[in-house]
Amino acid sequence: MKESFRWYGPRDPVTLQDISQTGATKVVSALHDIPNGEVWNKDAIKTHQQIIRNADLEWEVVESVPIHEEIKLRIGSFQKHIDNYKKTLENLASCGIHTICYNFMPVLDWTRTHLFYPMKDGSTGLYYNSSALAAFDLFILEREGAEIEYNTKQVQKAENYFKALSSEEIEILTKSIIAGLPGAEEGYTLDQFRNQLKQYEFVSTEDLRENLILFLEEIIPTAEKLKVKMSIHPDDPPFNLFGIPRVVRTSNDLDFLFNRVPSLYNGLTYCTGSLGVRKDNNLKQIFDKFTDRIHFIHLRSIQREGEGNFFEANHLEGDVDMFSIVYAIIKEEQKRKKEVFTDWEIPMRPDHGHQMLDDLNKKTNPGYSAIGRLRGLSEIRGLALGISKIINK
Ligand code: DNO
Repeated sequence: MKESFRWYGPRDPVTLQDISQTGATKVVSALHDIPNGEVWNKDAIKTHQQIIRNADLEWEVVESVPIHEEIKLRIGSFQKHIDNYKKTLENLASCGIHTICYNFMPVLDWTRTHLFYPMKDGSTGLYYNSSALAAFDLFILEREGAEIEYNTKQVQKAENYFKALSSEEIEILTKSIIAGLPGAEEGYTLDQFRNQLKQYEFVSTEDLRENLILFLEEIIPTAEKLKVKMSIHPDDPPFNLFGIPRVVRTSNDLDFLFNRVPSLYNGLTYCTGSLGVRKDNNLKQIFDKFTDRIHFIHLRSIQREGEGNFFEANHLEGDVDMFSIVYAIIKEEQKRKKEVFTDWEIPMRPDHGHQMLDDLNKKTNPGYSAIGRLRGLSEIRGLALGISKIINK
C-alpha cells in the first residue's frame, strides 16, 4: 500500500513535516479554496503540488473534486459545471495527478452528530447517534413532513433526547451536523439547509441514481482518455438522511453504477468505515467483487451500537475485521504486480482517528488530528508488514 495522509492545505494544523514524521510518503489533498463547480487551473494545482514536493512528499490522490449540487439535481448550469469538471481533470492529469476521489451525497457530505465524543480511555472520537439526528430534524430544524421518516418509538426517543438538551448543546449539535465537517466544502445555516433540502423534495432514489449515471457517462470517457482513475466514495453514513436519497450505500448500489458505466476508470474508493456501518455490507465480499476498480483505500473501523448508532473505533478494533481486509489488499497487490501493472501499489490513508494525548489540548480538524491517525497508520503498517512476511515466506 502507498501510505498516504490527508492534508487540508497550508491552514491545516497538521503540517507537511508532521506528515513526513508519520512515515507516510504520499499526500491526499485538494484545492479547498476553489468554489464548487469552478475549474482548478494549472497554476493553482502546480503551486499546491510544489508546496507538497518541497516537503519531500508527493500529492498522490485528490480528495475531493466536489460535485456541484446542480449536477446532482441536473438543474441550472449543470452542463457548465460538468464541462468545468472535465477541464479540472485535464489540468490535474497534465500535472501528473491521476487518482480522484469524489462523492455524490446530496447536500451534506459525511455526517456525524458528535465530534468530540468521550471514549473510555480519555480520548475523543466521532459519533453518530440516530436519536440525536432525529431530534435535530424534528425539533430543531423542524423540517416539514419529517415525521413520516420516523416511527413512534423513534419520535419518542428523539423528543426525550431533545428535551434533555441545553441551548448550548442544541447549538453544538446543529453545528456538528450542518456547519460542514473538514473536507465537506459546504456548510449551512438552518435556513440555508432547509432550502437545500427543499430542492430535493421531488427527487427520488431513481432520479438521483440516473443523474449520477448521466454524470458518469459524460466524465468517464474523458477520464479514460486522460488515464484518470475516478474513485467514488461511498455515502457516509450509508443510508438516507433528512428524507433525501443516497445512492452509494451498498454492494447493489455499486453494482448498478459499474454495470451501467463499466470502464475501470469508473472506480471506487474502498472505505471500510463508511461501508462498514451497515451490517448487510460484507466488506470482504465487496472488496473481492470490485477489486479491479479499487483505486484508493480508506482504512478505519467503526463500532455499531444498534439502531444505526456507531462510533469510530480504534483502527484494529470495532466491527471491521482489519486483518482480513489488509490481507486481501496485499494479495491483490501481489496479483497486480505479477500482471506487470506499473502502479500495483494502492494508495491508502488511515482515515479518522481519535483525538488523544497532546492533541487533546489543540485545535484540530475533527477526525483529522495527527496523533490518532498516526496511531492508526502505525498499527496498519505493522499488520501489513506481518502479513507480507508470512505470505512471502
Ligand atoms: C471524511 C471523508 C469524506 C470524503 C468525501 C469524498 O472523512 O471521508 O469527506 O473525503 O466524502 O468525496
